[in-house]
Amino acid sequence: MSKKALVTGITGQDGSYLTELLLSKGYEVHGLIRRASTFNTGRIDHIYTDPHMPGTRLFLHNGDLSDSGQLVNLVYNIRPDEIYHLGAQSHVRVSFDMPEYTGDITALGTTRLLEAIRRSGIKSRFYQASSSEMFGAAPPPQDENTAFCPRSPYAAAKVYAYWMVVNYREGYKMFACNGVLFNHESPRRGETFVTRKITRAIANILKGKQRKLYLGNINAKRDWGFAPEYVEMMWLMLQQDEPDDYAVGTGESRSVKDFLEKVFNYVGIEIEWRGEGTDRKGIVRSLSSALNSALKVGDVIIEIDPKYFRPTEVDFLQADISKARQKLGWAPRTTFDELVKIMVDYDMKLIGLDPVGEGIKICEKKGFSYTNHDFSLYEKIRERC
Ligand code: NDP
Ligand code: GDR
Repeated sequence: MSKKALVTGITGQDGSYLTELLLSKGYEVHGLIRRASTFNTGRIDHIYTDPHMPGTRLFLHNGDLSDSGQLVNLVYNIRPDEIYHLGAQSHVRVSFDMPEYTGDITALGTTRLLEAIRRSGIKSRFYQASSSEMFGAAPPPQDENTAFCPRSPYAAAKVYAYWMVVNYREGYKMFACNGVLFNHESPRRGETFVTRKITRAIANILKGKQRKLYLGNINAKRDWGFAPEYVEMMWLMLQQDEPDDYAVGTGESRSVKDFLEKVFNYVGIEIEWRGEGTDRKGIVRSLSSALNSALKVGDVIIEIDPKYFRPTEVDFLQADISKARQKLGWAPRTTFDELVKIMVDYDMKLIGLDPVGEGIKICEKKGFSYTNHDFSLYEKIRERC
């Protein structure tokens, strides 16, 4: 009998990689999707098959994290061995505009699912997508013992959900784990998170579709890793003899400015910074001759727009992953430079440019054989545009 998994947030970045991983391991996967008036399954279209076809192992169910009835129904009827709870209002900046909704979905959504397990009496193992944002203002490096100091409605909601998981583990002896994951990115990252916003912008600029990139706080530092590796870690946590919580990151931290400079250097553009605060500007200092038709020296291509500032910011996140290394034998295998190259290449490919090429080769060599990075997925998205 193959194992069954229920995945919330299956249409998101992590949900799509995790589903590919689980299918490659022989699981039957059930995903919760939200009803939308437009297609929202772009990241999983390439693995979806008609459920009438023999051998289908991926099934999608309508539902919402605000609707406990359907959550109970799904847990009771599917009887999953493992539940990966990735669904959330996951955007930190947006959580300041929608704090109540973020609390409802990101915090209470977890309680609804935990209660669905408890009330149905099904012995599902449970993974909670906790976040390094919970550390907030706590100084780096952060690990499983660092006190939380949340700096946004999103982070506060995740702290609540984290403790509910601990309570259900202790109170009801559930096999429930918190993966406290630091930022992880990929060609499938949501377009409004800063890394993808930057890699898409460079592709647009080179294609002549965008002139400038507007950003918020470029001094913030994050521990950025490659998403497929992090979903491997989610699975690993649920295969252990005992449930536990783990911090997952790379152990290295870079600023948004570092990320920007790497992206621009990779395609042959050197940036010079002028001005301070909201007057800070990124100007083309030099560029390779192949790019002369798209840009020229002296062009202002980066500006600061205060609308992207957050009322309270998280300045510096850097993981201490000693526990994950020791207990699970897990270690990241994609560097920051490699991540940048992978993301830029796939965004160039997506927009119809010839990619620089190093990133695609790196990605192929890393051995993520379960994931389709050659993007029938992106071909499809392009066809639709
Ligand atoms: P995404 O934003 O890409 O995906 C979020 C998913 O949640 C989507 O499938 C979305 O559906 C779904 N969702 C949102 N609201 C609801 C709702 N009301 N009911 C049901 N589903 C809903 O997030 P990621 O894949 O990047 O992250 C996965 C999880 O991990 C999230 O919980 C996030 O907070 C957490 N996390 C992420 C990190 C990262 O760096 N990526 C780091 C640490 C934690 P739809 O497609 O319809 O919008
Ligand atoms: P984060 O990711 O808030 O860390 O949450 P995001 O990419 O949104 O921001 C990272 C840093 O970049 C700064 N920044 C900008 N951010 C965005 N989105 N857009 C901009 O224009 C911009 N300019 C500067 C931000 O201020 C911030 O400091 C992500 C999400 O995936 C969460 O769900 C997850 O829990 C955490 O990572 C770990």
